[in-house]
Amino acid sequence: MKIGITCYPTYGGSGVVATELGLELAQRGHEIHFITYAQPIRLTGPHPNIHYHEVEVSRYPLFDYPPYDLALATRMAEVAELYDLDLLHVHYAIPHSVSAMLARQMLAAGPKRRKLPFVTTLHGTDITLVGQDRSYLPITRYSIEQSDGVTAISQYLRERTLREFDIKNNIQVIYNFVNCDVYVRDEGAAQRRLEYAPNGERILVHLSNFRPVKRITDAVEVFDRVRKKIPAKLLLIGDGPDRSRAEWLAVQKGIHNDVHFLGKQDQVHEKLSLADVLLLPSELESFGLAALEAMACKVVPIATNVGGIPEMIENGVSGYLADVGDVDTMARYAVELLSDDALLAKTAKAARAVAQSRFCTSKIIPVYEDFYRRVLERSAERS
Ligand code: GMT
Repeated sequence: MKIGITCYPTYGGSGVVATELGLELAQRGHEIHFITYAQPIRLTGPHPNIHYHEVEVSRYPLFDYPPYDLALATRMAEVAELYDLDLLHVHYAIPHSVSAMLARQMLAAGPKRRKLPFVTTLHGTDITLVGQDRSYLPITRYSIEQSDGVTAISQYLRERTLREFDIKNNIQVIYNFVNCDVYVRDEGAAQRRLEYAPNGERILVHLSNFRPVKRITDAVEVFDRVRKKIPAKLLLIGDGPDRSRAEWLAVQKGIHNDVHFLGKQDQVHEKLSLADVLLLPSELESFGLAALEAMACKVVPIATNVGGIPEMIENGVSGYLADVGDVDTMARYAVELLSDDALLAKTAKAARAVAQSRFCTSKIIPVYEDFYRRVLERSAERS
């Protein structure tokens, strides 16, 4: 198949999922065209079957708000025509599904009467935050209803979308995935651990875009409590608006020498697999891709019991779940785990088993392929 993929190319779970999906599909022989305003962050180096088309947004003095969605729609239609795309797959509804809808209409009305079905994948804040804003809700709902296929990354997000958007479409849950051959624990990483934990300290890690929804200061609070009981270090991977607050909190608590801000990382698995425990204290996660990536690397997640997280983590078996803001309970779980080698190893093994049995690319990518085929069949039947 020839598939156009649009996503936010910067750091953020939806862009990561879209890029990894494109890479996996390309490896399976599909021709993939990324159509975005910048090269997706995980799209490094040349890859066979992958093309990248940048969306140029003209800036005129009149445009206080340059109309990116229109430039995107135009580029989608151009690329579809030039490269004979079979379908578009947009990640994150706002504004991508609106642009895809316009591109489909433009081509259908063009001289070739070309069909360009599009699939929308809902990721989370496009529904739970942005989509709830009255200035976006009606158009988001409309573009979702207009999609030729809609997927959501968890049962939670599917149900919430159906309930709050009162949408008539059938939404298929296709969970996020991880490449279990790449995201694997480097059992010989003892030497690399020394860089951050020179005296054999335990390593906790947090990975996110440091937005308020991630409650990164809770990760620092948890670490502070753990650090009082066990020699430990905290690695913070990513960057974003709450970084200074977290840095300041670490300084106030006198633990800043034990907290390493690693910034944005391309090869996340290399850093993740140095850690023992992942802290994911988010206010909300429709899925929680960071937890899955950690689990594949045998890093035990301690997360909040919100959104789609319990669909992946079984409390006390493959990780631990606590209420939002309950840093004492999260710290207690971490101390229990980190002071008991057998429990840590058993839980880490169970976490990896969950990733392998339910969320590996080998399980999920064929589901997307089937989904595309059905969308194309339905679209052909309508002609
Ligand atoms: O919250 C983020 O990290 C960014 C956001 C996005 O769309 O880029 O993430 C959402 O999509 C991820 C990938 O599907 C999910 O793993 C996250 O749980 C989801 N974030 C929220 O629901 C807050």
